[in-house]
Amino acid sequence: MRIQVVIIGAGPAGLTLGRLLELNGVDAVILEQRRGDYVLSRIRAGVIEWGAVELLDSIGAGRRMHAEGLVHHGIEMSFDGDRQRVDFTDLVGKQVMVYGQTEVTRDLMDLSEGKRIYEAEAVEIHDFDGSPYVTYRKDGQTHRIDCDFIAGCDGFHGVTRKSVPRGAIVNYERVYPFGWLGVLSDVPPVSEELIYAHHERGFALCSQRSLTRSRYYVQVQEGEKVEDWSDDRFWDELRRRLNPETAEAMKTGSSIEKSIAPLRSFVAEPLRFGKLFLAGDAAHIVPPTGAKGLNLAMSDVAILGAALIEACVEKSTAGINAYSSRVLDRIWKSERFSWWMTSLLHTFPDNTEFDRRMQRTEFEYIAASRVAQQSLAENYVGLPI
Ligand code: RFL
Ligand code: PHB
Repeated sequence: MRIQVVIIGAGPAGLTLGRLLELNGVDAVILEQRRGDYVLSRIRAGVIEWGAVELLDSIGAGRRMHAEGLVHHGIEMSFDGDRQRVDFTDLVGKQVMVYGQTEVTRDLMDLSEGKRIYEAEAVEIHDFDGSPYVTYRKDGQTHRIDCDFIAGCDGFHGVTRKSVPRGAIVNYERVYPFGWLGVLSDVPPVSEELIYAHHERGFALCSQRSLTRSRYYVQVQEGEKVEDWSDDRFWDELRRRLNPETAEAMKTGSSIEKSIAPLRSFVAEPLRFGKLFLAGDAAHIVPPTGAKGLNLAMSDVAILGAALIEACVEKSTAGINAYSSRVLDRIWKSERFSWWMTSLLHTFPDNTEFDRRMQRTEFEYIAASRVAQQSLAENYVGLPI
């Protein structure tokens, strides 16, 4: 088989890229190692920047999101129980959409007629500096696809980044000494807006998927196990980290999903190696505190899609030559914001009393300064693509 672009990974990055290429007459195939229902069972992001909303609209994937998603005009910050609202509409004139990554993925899967191969095992990338091809196994047989370009959209643990020779790539990384325990429950959200809470016992986040489904998180220590967290223990811990009125108003119920995610900041440079490109979590990881991971994946593929269309249709290499430096500029800014939100809101095991006072002062500065709030809002709603 010969095709113009092989995309590895059918997460939001791979599916969006596939759709962009399909709509512009570029022949592409997506290889995904898992089954489609497994991809849909992963509960992840919930906040979509307006730029990503517009990208999804432009490829015809926005209809259900506009019908069922919730437009949010701000967030609440809470610091040891003191509350501060950050009003995006007032501060920067923009909003975000609260709509689950699972739903975005489902909408993209339902929409596209593009070629997708699920349960593609042992994907390998070959000769990406010369005449690229990809091999994989399916139903016991090995297949080969020759192509012009390969897009690595296969997440942090994927195969594409690992296929690049060590000397050609630099990895920047910070691993945080804690994780997030997340619970999904069919109870009405405690608050209309998301609440990001700092507490000496650890960070907590009140998020939601709909008016009847909540998504809550608490910071947990490294090495903690989901099995040790009964629903009751989770609700008790969450309540303790919120201000008393919010804790009082919290509706609890049984969990329909419960998992622990580690927190990491990571950037690979560069993101182009001959005819191979990295995008989304394959290229970078942000801690979820800034709600940036899915959004960065979408902005990467918006730029990569345009570059590949230019290369395949107009036979111009300007876009692919500029890809790495263009996306890295925005990636580092999102990394900075996610690291800053994480540093402000979490409890770090080795923090001194001085560090704690700095966190408190940072919060008080935000509460007192419209300029500081504008900076937070500008980053949260998303920098221009
Ligand atoms: P994905 O979603 O990981 O998809 C990669 C796909 O590649 C497949 N794959 C392979 N396929 C073939 N061969 C191989 N060798 C392969 N190896 C892997 C995988 O099976 C998978 O289907 O990456 P993508 O598309 O780059 O999307 C990135 C986002 O999923 C991620 O950044 C976000 O979920 C991060 N994130 C959030 N982002 C936001 O923008 N807003 C949020 O509110 C937000 N909240 C979150 C989050 C991530 C979280 N976790 C669990 C890490 C909350 C949490 C708790
Ligand atoms: C979520 O709803 O899962 C969510 C929302 C905001 C974040 C992280 C996760 O910053």
